[in-house]
Amino acid sequence: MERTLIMVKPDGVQRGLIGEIMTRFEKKGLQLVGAKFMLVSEELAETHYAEHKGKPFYEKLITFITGGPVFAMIWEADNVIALTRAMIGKTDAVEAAPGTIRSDYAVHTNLNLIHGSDSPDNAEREISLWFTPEEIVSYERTLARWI
Ligand code: RTP
Ligand code: MG
Repeated sequence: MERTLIMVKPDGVQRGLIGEIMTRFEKKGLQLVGAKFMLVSEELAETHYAEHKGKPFYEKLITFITGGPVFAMIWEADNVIALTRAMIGKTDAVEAAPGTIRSDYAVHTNLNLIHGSDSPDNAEREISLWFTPEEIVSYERTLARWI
């Protein structure tokens, strides 16, 4: 069973899309094991996006992600990283496939509503960065065998 870090970014929170985004993942059959509404510190933003340090959009990205509350979640399922990346769509809303979250709701690359871990290594790194072990809740779902 795989886990991934998903975050509704400040633009998604401001636009009232937390519920819509959670609904998509719930209906897909993914299991929620962690969630919190929070402000992102400069330090967390810089560690989270360390791989982008030095790129032309980096400063703007840090300002954006620390600029308002976000809703961070951990979702669990087989292949959940690939599944959620597919549901989120490409970074640039113009290139995102119809039916994806970014295609359906976003217009700009830098206001693209949602983050999802892109590899097992990054998922593990991001989950331990955003959540303490006590904030992650494992539980049995009786319906899980039907998904
Ligand atoms: P994310 O990490 O947020 O899930 O997005 P991603 O994998 O689709 O894209 P990534 O390449 O990791 O970039 C991280 C975020 O930086 C902003 N960005 N702006 N050319 C640009 O202006 C540009 N490129 C990337 C986006 O907010 C992107 O989600
Ligand atoms: Mg990324």
